[in-house]
Amino acid sequence: NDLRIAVLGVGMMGADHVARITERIKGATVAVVNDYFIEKAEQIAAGIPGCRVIGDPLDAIADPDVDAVVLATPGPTHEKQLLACLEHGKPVMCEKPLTTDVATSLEIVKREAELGKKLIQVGFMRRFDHEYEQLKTLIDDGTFGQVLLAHCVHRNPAVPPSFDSSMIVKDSLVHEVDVTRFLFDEEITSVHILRPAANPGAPEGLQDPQIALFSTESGRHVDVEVFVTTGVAYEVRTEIVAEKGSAFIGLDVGLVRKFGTGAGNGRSGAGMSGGEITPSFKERFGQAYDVEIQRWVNAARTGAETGNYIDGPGAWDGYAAAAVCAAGVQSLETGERVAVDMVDRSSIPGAEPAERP
Ligand code: ISE
Repeated sequence: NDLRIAVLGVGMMGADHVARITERIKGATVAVVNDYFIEKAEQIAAGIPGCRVIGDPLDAIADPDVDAVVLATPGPTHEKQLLACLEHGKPVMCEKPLTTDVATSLEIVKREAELGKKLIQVGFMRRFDHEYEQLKTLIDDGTFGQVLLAHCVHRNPAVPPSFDSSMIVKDSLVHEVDVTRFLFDEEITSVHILRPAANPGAPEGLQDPQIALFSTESGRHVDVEVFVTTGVAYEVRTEIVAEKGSAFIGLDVGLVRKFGTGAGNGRSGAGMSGGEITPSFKERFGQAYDVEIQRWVNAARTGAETGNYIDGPGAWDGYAAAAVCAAGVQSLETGERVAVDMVDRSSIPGAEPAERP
């Protein structure tokens, strides 16, 4: 039987997931949609045979004809909605953030651990991107010997007007936090955010770009340039530097064109060479989102046999990201390096990593 999914929140990300589940994902249907703006939910449901709108997100989670939930609602609503998913034993794919602060994220980790089931997956989609998977394999199979450093670039052409400097940490840099933990398989222990001269084209008061420096449990370092008002395109690059070499992803090397700049009339002008860069994360990580949701659906359908309903980053990863970002925001404010304050995973029985289905 198809997994009957309720998608809560059909803004950009939720609507993208509805389209992907309806058009490309096997073994799942969108049975219910919900949004704070009911007309938006109605408009989306109208395009899907058999899909209903439920006006209250908690009713949608509790509905007996809903097997699993995709949470693409605003962060401040996640805590309540995740607790409801746990209470009803429903697998949930939660877009970041897990919750908006460290204490409530830890609470969620503990509640799930008490249930003895892995029900919560967190939407760190880069782990499913083909290039990141390749990088991870190269690191894990020992091709490079010991990995020492990573250099990252995270650029967006623009962000919504509501974006403030701390959101650059919690909404954008959070992906490099997860990438670091994923690639290096260890926790980040401190964060230092540097504040270079701000882009004159950025909104007044926005500290953009930022340079973040992470150090990890084993003493490895990661630097990240995060720059969200470039006006250019969507660029995400990661380079790892290791004992026996280095590897680089995110070069956007598709079709490369060479063309003139238009001298004409027999006169030669300067030439240009270049390919295309994706305009936003929807295109850059489209393949990753497809793999992420398909693997989550497969895990959710077979979870009852194993107690593991996820195949990817879980509640602990959401909590760890929140803890690192909280240190990041503090560093942004003080200019100092800030130690990450996190509990020991082994202090929470049942919070160990999930066995992959
Ligand atoms: C957005 O929320 C994302 O998750 C994107 O991946 C990131 O590049 C962007 O900066 C965020 O605002």
